[in-house]
Amino acid sequence: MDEKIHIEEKEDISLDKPNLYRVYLLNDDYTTMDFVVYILMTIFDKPQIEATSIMLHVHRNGKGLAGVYTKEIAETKVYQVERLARSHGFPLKCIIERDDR
Ligand code: TYC
Repeated sequence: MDEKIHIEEKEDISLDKPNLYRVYLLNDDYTTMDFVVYILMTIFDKPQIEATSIMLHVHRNGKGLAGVYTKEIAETKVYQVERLARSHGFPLKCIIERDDR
């Protein structure tokens, strides 16, 4: 039997690239440098050298890019960072910004 898959045009529209969101870490005076590196390695999958470089950038400039994700994943990263930080008694914060490319 000759089965052909019928794809309607409107389905093409839903295949558009999703909006992306940047997750930034913010500096503070209390979270340890080692803990921020640990967060970048475990939650943002960064190798140690890159994690250290991002942490130092945040320390010196106040804010630094940890990763770019779709909305739900970005929101989950923020939740995971802040939950892990609070459980260790650190005030570490991160924010999400829409990536307009
Ligand atoms: N400023 C912190 C310190 O001197 C280190 C730090 C870096 C904290 C990055 C937060 O997102 C951060 N211990």
